[in-house]
Amino acid sequence: MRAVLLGPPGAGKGTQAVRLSERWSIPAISTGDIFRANVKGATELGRRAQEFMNAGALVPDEITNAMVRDRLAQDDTGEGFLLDGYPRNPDQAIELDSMLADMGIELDAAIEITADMDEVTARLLKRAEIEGRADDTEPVIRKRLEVYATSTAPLTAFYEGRGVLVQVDGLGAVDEVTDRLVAAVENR
Ligand code: B4P
Repeated sequence: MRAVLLGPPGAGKGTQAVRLSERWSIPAISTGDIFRANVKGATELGRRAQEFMNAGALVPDEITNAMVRDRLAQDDTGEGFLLDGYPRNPDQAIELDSMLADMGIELDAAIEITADMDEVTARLLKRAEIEGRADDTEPVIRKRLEVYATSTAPLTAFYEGRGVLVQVDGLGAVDEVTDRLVAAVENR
């Protein structure tokens, strides 16, 4: 299984990626998690990414694409991978195509978790109370949702055109959403 996981901030990508990666025995690769680990570790990559993340903006493509290319080259992706939060704009999607072509492989599925804006905003504000993530404040959440609408939402049509899009409703309990995702992808 070689798949990407799409959806607005707060739709449950990170939550479901962990479960799906266990189910399919493939690594879940979250660009957001890699950036956050680098910020925490005070690396050069983290220093460059932090200002964009804290503002709710996308980290520039040249930084993100290079990071994903390196990650996909690691040994554990041989049996597949689940990219969580990448690609996030059409240029990243085209770059991913080129990475996969260089590896001689193709994408099996682009899995989109859908959720309305009120629900995702409520989830992220709840997470802010629990985790205190710097980008979970109300103005930054608003900005992230705008960035999603203008930059990331066009990927739905992009992958639909490729015939690999699988859309799943992200509302409901976490287990229910997992069951829906597994059924939608495995029965397609
Ligand atoms: P991400 O880490 O991808 O953050 P996210 O979009 O908010 O999703 P996340 O996975 O954390 O949340 P989830 O929906 O699972 O990106 C953060 C930042 O990194 C970006 O803004 C950007 O700056 C940068 N970045 C990342 N990738 C990039 C790229 N490709 N290019 C450029 N920049 C990039 O969950 C949200 C909350 O909902 C959680 O608290 C969860 O517990 C809860 N939840 C999940 N499912 C639920 C359910 N069914 N019911 C109730 N609550 C639920």
